Amino acid sequence: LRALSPQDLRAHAAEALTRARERSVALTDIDDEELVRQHSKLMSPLVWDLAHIGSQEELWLVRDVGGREALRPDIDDIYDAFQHARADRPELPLLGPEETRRYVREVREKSFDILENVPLQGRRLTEDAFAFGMITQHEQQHDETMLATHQLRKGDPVLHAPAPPPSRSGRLPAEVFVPGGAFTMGTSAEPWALDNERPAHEVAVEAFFIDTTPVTCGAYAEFLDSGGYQDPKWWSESGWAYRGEHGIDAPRFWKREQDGWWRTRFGVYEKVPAAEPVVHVSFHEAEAYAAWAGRRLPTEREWEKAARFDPATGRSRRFPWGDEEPTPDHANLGQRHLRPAEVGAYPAGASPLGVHQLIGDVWEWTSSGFEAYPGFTAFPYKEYSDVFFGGDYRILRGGSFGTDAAAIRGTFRNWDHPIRRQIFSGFRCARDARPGEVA
Ligand code: AVJ
Ligand code: FE
Repeated sequence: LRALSPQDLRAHAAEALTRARERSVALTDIDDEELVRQHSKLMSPLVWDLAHIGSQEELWLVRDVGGREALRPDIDDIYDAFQHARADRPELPLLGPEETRRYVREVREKSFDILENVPLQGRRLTEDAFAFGMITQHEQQHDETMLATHQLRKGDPVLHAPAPPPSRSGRLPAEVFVPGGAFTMGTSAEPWALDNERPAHEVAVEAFFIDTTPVTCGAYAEFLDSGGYQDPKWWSESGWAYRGEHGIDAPRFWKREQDGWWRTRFGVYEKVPAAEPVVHVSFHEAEAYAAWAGRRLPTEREWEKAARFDPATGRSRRFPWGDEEPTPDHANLGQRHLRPAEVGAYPAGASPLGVHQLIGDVWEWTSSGFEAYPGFTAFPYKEYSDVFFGGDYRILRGGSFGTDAAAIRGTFRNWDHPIRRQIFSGFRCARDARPGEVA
C-alpha cells in the first residue's frame, strides 16, 4: 500500500469500504422487529451495531480526517461502546431501523467525498490512509459480531451460502516441528495493522510441535464421549468452576441425540460434521481438551511463528502462504461460506513448515493474555487496545469463516474473556519438543 499512488490508495479504500457496507446491509436485511430485538444478552441489537458502525465512521473519517462538522453529535453517547454494556443497549433511545439506515448512508456519502479530496500524500499520508483502513476493519469486525448474533437468533434460516470446499490435501501428518530460535513478531510495515500489532520485534521461541490443522469436531467428540466434561482432572480450577456454574456440557449449539452429536448452525439443525474444526468453544474448554490429549495450547508467539516464519529466508511473512492478499484458494474467509471447511480444504494456504488453515475457518485460542508489545503506542485511541491490556483476556489468532480479508493478517490479534464461546472460536494444540527431538 505504501508504494501506491493516491489514486490507487483511493480505489483500494473505496473497494474495501463498499465490500464492508454490502455485508452490513445484507446482515441487517431482516424484519424491523428482528433488528431491534436483543437475541442474546451477550450481544447488542443488530440496529445498535449498524448505527455504531456509522457513528465510528463519522468520528474518525468525517470529523477527524475530513475536519467536517458533526452530523449527529447528539447520538455520540448512545453508540459509545464504553458508555453502555451490551446487555443495556436495548433500553437506550436508539435510532429506529429506517433512521439508522439513512444515517449510515449519509455518513458514507461524506466519507467518500472526503476520500476523493484528501491529498493521500505528504505529511498526513500514513494517518489518513490508516484511518480509512481502521474504519473498514471496524465495520468488518462488527459484521462478524452481527454474524455471531445471527447464529444466536431463533427461527428459520435467513442467511444462505454455498458449502466450503472439501478436504483436498490427502493424508496430513498430525503435527509439525517448528525449530527454535528468534523470529520477527508483529509489524511496523503493514499499513492497516492496528496499534496492538506494532511494532515489529524479535522474540525467542523454543522448538515445539504444533498441530497441522485445528482440532476437529470428531476429535472433540471423543473427549466428550470419554467423560471429559465430568472429570475435573482435565480442567483448570477456574475452568471447572465455569463449567459447573454455567452447566456447560458440550460446545455451544451442540445437542446429544440417539445417533450422536447434532448442532444448530444459522437456523439449520444438522449432524455435527466430524472433519470440520470444532467451533463455539471457550478458552476453558480448549484448554481442558488439550490436557486430555496430553498436549497444550500454543502461546501467541508460537502461533505467529508457525504462521509467519519462513525457514528458507528466516523472514516473517505477511500470511502463511506468502505476502499476497488472501484469495478463495488460500483460506475460508469473508462469510463466503457459513461454516468452517473440513481440515485439509486449503492446501494452497499452508505455511512453509506445512501448517494448514491458520488463517480463516475458526479463531484459535492461544494460552497468552493480551499484553502490549515492547514499544507499543496507543493509536489513534486508547480504547481500541490499551484499556484491555492486563485483563483476563486470552488471545485468539487467525480469523474465522466470518472474518473478512481486510480484517485479518498473520500479525492480527483478537482477544476475549476465557468464558466466551458465542464467537467463532476453535483451537489447535501444541507441545514442547523434547531435547534433541526433531521431526
Ligand atoms: C478486537 C474483536 C475484540 O469487537 O470488541 C470493535 C473490535 N473494537 N469495536 C471487539 C472492536 C471496537 C473488538 N475485538
Ligand atoms: Fe466498535
